[in-house]
This record gives sequence, structure tokens and C-alpha cells, in this order.
Amino acid sequence: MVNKKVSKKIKKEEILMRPPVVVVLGHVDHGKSSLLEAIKDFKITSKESGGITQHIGAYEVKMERQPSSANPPTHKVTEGQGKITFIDTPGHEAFSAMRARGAEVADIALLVVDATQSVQPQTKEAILAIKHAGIPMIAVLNKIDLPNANPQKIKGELAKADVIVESMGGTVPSVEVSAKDKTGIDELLEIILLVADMQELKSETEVPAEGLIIESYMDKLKGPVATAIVQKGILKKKDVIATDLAMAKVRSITNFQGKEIEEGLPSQPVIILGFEKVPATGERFKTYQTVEEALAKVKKEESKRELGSTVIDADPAKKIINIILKGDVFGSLEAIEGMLKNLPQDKVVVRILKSEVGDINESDAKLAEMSKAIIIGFRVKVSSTVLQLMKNDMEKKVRIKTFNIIYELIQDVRSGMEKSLEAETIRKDVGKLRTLLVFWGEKNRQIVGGKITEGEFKKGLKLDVVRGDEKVGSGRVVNLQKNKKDVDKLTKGDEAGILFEGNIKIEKGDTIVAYIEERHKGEL
Ligand SMILES: Nc1nc2c(ncn2[C@@H]2O[C@H](COP(=O)(O)OP(=O)(O)OP(=O)(O)O)[C@@H](O)[C@H]2O)c(=O)[nH]1
Ligand SMILES: [Mg+2]
Repeated sequence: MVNKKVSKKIKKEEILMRPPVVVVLGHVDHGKSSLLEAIKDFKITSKESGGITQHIGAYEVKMERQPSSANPPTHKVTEGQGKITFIDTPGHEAFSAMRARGAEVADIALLVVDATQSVQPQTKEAILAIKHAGIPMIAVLNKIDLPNANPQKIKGELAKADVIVESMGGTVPSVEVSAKDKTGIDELLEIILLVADMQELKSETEVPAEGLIIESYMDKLKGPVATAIVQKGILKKKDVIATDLAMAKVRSITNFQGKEIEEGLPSQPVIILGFEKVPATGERFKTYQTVEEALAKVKKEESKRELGSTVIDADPAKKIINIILKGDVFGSLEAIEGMLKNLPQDKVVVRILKSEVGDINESDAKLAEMSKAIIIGFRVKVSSTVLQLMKNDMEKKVRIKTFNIIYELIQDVRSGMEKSLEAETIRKDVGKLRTLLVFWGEKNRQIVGGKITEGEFKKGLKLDVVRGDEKVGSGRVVNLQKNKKDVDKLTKGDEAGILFEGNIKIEKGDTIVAYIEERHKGEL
């Protein structure tokens, strides 16, 4: 926290040594949140549904000691010294946008790999995001407390993924840690500060504040709430700021722990109140001289884009599932939309009519009723008015489902899509017989002799009778005989007799085609 006296002093400086922003990236469950928890005693893990991080979180850590730097800072030691801003990200595959955004705003990336496991898909994706952002990384091999940890193997795998650690002759520092036992944490922090020192992270302070929104949601009492990282300048209360979507006259600034602060310094994670609408995650904010200027900017952007709806162009012949999506924060909506779009849509199309932060309200229910949409909520509640409506006349018309885990939400939509498809019957030819001899039989039965020219025949199989190029009748196999003995199966090359039952009198020269019908449940 910064008091006014300190910040006045800072403002005199042209350049501020700002703390490094460190993004924690890696595959799901490899221990990113636990690592942050170990670094500072944040109880992040226990708050999450199913232990999976679903939001990006930002945390600030102040080191007790000064950085032990090989290159002492060339600029004056300032408030930022010894501080590190960490951004936690989710490892689940759905959140690639959040990971990319995290890497974009960061100065350094921690690539966390579970040393008992191996380099996984999202490890590789994280590596790409880091390389794309062009920031240095530190490989963190976690869970070395476990007996099956094999950091050496991981280093080899990392090398294959083009991340060559120092001990293997490369340039990427690596450190072995246990988030559980809190070992290796000191060394890790030391390396972070060293890497940061080498970057000489400066920030202009005498410029209008700018930053990146990393999380946002609507709070019933507080209104729109945005978590941001200040990147340039000093954000102050009463500043007028705007993203493309929303403007704010900053009402309050709090640090990540919810303590009110006067100013947000470069690299500092801050929670901003005062937005008129919820800004989207990943948006940049800038400071404006006047409210009019800020509003003009938002208006201009507004006219450029269609707000709040993502409609996938649909072929009218396809089935369409209309969805109204409500979520707790923009980041979740973005992840869910991304995953829904990735569902196969060749036969059934998911159309998101509306995607919005906030609880499920009456207007959602009305839209759902009109458009025959299903309302899907992620970590939101159903408002009491809607609950009342559901009890009364809308009961049968609107379907509402809420979820706490993204994966379950996606699976549910997927199975809904599958159910909307009728089961298909797929016919497969399994054998052919050319008739050489025909015996007249009784009623609708005949004994036919011939040669199996393709595949096989079995009792009970369905049959088509083909004359010339035309199907002239159908039936089934009642019995099979070879060398005058009953058999279960005839295969290609066999000369044999079959007892045919069907709606046609077979003639010499007809081809009898045996087939099976497989019923396939709707497959996307
Ligand atoms: N034994 C051991 N277990 C660990 C260690 N670090 C994390 N874990 C466990 O690994 C599991 C996943 O840890 P998280 O910190 O939630 O992993 P994450 O990478 O943040 O996961 P996502 O946010 O879902 O991507 C939890 O059960 C942790 O208790 C460690 O150093 N040693
Ligand atoms: Mg996590």
C-alpha cells in the first residue's frame, strides 16, 4: 500500500523501477495455484470449485529482503523494489485466451510442470504463448516431494519442446520446488528478482495511466468490478478511464486483498470500482481528460461492434440449439463460448443468442421463451422473479440449467446436441450370393443354391434380391447348408444352399445381398 507522502516522492522521478509482473502458466493440476499459495499464504485452492482455477487472479508479494542482484539497478530504488506481481491462470484447456492474455501483460513467465508427470498439451500451449509474448521464462518443476518425481526426465521433455534449461546447456533457468513442503521457493523468488533486474523494468509515471483488465464481473451492490494491472502511469481515484466497452470515473481503487488505496502504481494489480458497464477482460484502459472525451471513445467503439451476441451462421437445414449464456465473469463466458464453438456443429448448431455477466433475470427468461432457447448459467443464481415465473406459467417453456464447473456445462450441452439428433440406421452390406439353382418352396420360403461371391452369410441376416441392376424384393436367411449339413456361417467361395424367406420368388441369376443395420445414436 502506498501512502500519499511516498507517492509524491515517486512522482518526482521520471522513471520508476516497477515490480515484475509474473504469470504462472502450465497444465491443469500441475500446481500453479499451490505454488502461489506457497509463495504467500493465499488460500486460493480451497475456494475453487473442484480445485480447478477458473479465473485469472492477481496477487502482489513484497519480499522482505532487497533483491540480491548481480546487476544493481541503475535507477533509484523506489517503492516497486522487492515487490512481485503474480498472475495465476487456469490450466484447463478451455482457457487458452486467458493464458495468452496473462503472458501478454507479464514480464516473466513461470512454466510450472508437475515433476511426477510429463510435459502435457497445455504445457506446450503455454510455451507457445510465452514465446509469442517474447518474455523470459523460468521452468518450475513442482511436486519434487513425491517419490516418483523425475525432474531430469521433465528437463529432457522440455528440451524436446524447445525449452532448454541452463543445466542442459540452455538459457532457461529452472528450479525444483515443492509447493506442498514449501521447498525451493526461496530460490525461485531469487531467480525471479534476478531475471527482473536484468530486464530493467521501468515505467513512466508522469503519463496518463494505462492498463489491462484481467477480470471483470457485475456485483449486485458495488456495480461493475474490474481487476486490472496498471501498466503505465499512476491510476488515481476520480480519474476518468475508458476501455472500448465501458468508461469509469474511478470511485475506488483497492489492492488485491481488498484494501482501499489512493493510487495504483505500474505493475500493481488493482480492483477498480466506478465503471458504468462491465468492461471485458483483455481490454486495455486509458485515462482521459474529461468524461465527455471518454464517453465519445466508448460511443465510437460501440457503433463499430455488435455487443453481447455471438451468432454462428446457421444453415437452415441444420438443427439449432439456442443458448442464453449467463456467467459470473467475462473470462468464464469467453472460455465457455470458445469451447461451445469447438463442439462439432456439422449436424447441430449451437447459437449463442446472448452472453452476459450476471444472474439469470426476467429478460433472459422472456428471451428464452420467445426464442425457445435454453438458459445456461455458470456460477450465477436464478433471480427470485424468474423462480416465481417458473413456478407459474412459464414452467414448461423455459429450461434453465446452472453449473459450477465448465467441463460439466460443455458435456451437458454436448449431450443435449446429441439427443436432438434422431438415431440413424446405417446399412452395411456383409455378403453376396449368386443364385445358380432355385427350388420352389412353400408359401414365402424358398431353397436357393449358389455361390458366395463376397463377404459372408449368417442365419437371420436381412436380404435384398437384386435382378439385373434393380432390387426386386427382400427377405431374410432362415437357414444355411453346406454339403447338406446345417451351418452357422458361409464365407466367400462357398457353394451352398440357403433357406430364404421373403416377398419374392427368386430366379436363377439373381444376386442376393445380405446386410446388417446398425443403429447409431445421434453422433455430432
Ligand atoms: N505432493 C504435492 N502435491 C502438490 C504440490 N503442488 C500441488 N499439489 C497438488 O496438486 C493438485 C493441483 O494443485 P493446484 O495448485 O490446484 O494446481 P493448478 O495448476 O493451479 O491447477 P489448475 O488451476 O486447475 O490448472 C492439488 O491437489 C495440490 O494439492 C506439491 O508440491 N506436492
Ligand atoms: Mg490453479
